[in-house]
Amino acid sequence: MKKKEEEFYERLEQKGITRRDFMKFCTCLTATMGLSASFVGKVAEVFAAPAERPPVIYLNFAECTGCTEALLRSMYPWIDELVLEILNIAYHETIMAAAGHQAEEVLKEAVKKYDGKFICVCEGAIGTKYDGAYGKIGGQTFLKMAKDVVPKAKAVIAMGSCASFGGIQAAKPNPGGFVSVGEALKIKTVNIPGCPPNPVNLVGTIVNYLLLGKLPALDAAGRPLFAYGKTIHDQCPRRGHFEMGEFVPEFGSKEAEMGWCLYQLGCKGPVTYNNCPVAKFNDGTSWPVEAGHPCIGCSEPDFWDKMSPFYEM
Ligand code: FSX
Ligand code: SF4
Ligand code: F3S
Repeated sequence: MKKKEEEFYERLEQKGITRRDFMKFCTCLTATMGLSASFVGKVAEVFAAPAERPPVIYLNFAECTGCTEALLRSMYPWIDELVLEILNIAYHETIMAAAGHQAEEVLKEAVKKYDGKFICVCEGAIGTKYDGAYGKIGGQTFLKMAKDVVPKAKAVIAMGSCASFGGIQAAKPNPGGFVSVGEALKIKTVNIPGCPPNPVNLVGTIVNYLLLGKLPALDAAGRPLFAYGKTIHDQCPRRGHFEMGEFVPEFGSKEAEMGWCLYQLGCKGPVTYNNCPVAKFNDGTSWPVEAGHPCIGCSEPDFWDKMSPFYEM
């Protein structure tokens, strides 16, 4: 084995991650990305011996930080360590040590140093009314920050439904005129929606880029097809009950205990594109429908307005 790889596995061991855990993760990621099992070794190599570590500037706009939380406490508790292995995170408010003026300096320097070369990951929506006055960090509006930084990126990834489609901020009556990052800047973004999104879909998008040299194929809403190509309903383990007309009439009922279909409780699985039933959350533990809650359509554009009331069909 090459020296770089050996060192990588040593670092993993020091962090308490066994090779078996890591290979299990790579197998799961490869499947999520829609690649055949023969790619598992190549996917592992992307982490173990990266040819390049693209610089990333990670910006937070109007949101709840649930997306970052999901990434840091993700499916595999050490996914953030792996992300740091393959990416050169030049700026990320939540995980960097710098604060205040020092942080602003770091951002300016990073944009200058990696002009035209960095991947910009954005979380949160951007207020557009009143010159963006509804959202500011350090006296600067999100709108100004976004205009200064985002157009200089090589690729822009919108992480979460807020950055992808506007999210809760853009829900009616939306006095601040919040819109997605793409709409605020009139650019195309790769969208990883979900409130929160599954971090494995962000990692899959980045690994796709590093492995195949291009961003993944997208649907009309800018979402990677490998993750958002099918509806929740089409992958749902309760689907058999739907076909048999076996529905849960209310929470806590015996039908709920038997794991019947949640359609009558308002499940939006039939009109929601995401891979939750397969990728699951928290180390593959569960996902909303498995836990007995109807899907509320959190990865669809304008789901707060279009999918509510959440508990009615
Ligand atoms: Fe939005 Fe993310 Fe929901 Fe929260 O950054 S998609 S409100 S989980 O935090 O943007
Ligand atoms: Fe479809 Fe929802 Fe029923 Fe699953 S629980 S089969 S997604 S309607
Ligand atoms: Fe969201 Fe539905 Fe998945 S609510 S997390 S898309 S099951």
